[in-house]
Amino acid sequence: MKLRSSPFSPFGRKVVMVAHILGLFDRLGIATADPSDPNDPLRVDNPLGKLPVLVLEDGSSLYDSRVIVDYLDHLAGEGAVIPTGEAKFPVLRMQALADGILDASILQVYENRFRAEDRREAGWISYQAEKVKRALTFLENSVLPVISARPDVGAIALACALGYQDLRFQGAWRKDNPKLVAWLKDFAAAVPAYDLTRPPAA
Ligand SMILES: N[C@@H](CCC(=O)N[C@@H](CS)C(=O)NCC(=O)O)C(=O)O
Repeated sequence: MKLRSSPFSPFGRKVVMVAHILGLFDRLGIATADPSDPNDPLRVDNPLGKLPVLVLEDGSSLYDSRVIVDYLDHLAGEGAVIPTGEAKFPVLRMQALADGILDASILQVYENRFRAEDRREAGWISYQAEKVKRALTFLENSVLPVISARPDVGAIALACALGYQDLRFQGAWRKDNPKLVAWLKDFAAAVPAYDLTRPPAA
């Protein structure tokens, strides 16, 4: 299997962490993809041109990160990072919230990356930033996912979302969210895959 991704992608990080945690990492070849390159095979494997994409042995591909995680969980025997039965839904909701933090964060990064400074829309950036702030405040006041050496995908996605705040927003989230800061520290200590998948210094 080949994973088209980028070491800076938080969604790719989620998939690679899951692969490590499930003992499947050695079965993944990782190919760096560039969504902005029209000749990158990423656009053939995923018409949306987004990463990560998992290319299977038969040449077919899976996307997005949630589908890939589900597939890896299936390979590991179901229920490994995505619980079965009723217990699945709060975990998937946590993943949706964490992925939503990432979507809103990435839109801010792209506004700065793709638009010249005088064409940036401050109202749009703050609209996205408020989503992130609201979600972090909600989490700070919630029961956070249980941490173990084999965490569920809700915990993994949350760790990736917080890690991305450190990577792209200079860790500004830390000041107002001490409970989340402590949670991430404990997560990193319990799950070696967190450090193994740290993005290179940008
Ligand atoms: N819902 C998707 C989001 C993936 C995503 O936004 N990936 C970013 C990189 S982190 C991307 O490919 N951006 C390029 C683009 O939007 O064209 C997932 O879970 O995989």
